[in-house]
Amino acid sequence: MACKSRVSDAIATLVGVFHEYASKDCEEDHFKLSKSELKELMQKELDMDNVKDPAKLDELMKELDEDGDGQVDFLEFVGLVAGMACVCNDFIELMLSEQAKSE
Ligand SMILES: [Ca+2]
Repeated sequence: MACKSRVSDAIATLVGVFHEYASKDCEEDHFKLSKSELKELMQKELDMDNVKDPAKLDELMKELDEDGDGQVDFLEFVGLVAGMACVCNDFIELMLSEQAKSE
């Protein structure tokens, strides 16, 4: 699927990355992230090395796994991404408002 806009590109990337990692474990559901797949995705695609700590990884898994099936489906993953986008947006808005004050 060829995308011609930045937001479409971002969505295609998000879906593609999720499925690339979700299909890694042969024994697990290919449409959901297992704990090890989640760990690898967080480290390689979000530069979050704190998931090396098993307790932190367990905590994240518990937080994301809303239906309690032990895996992270796409909707649960998107909740994480949306939360991170909101934090990023808050930071940008803060920076812009600080910049406006100093002008
Ligand atoms: Ca789940």
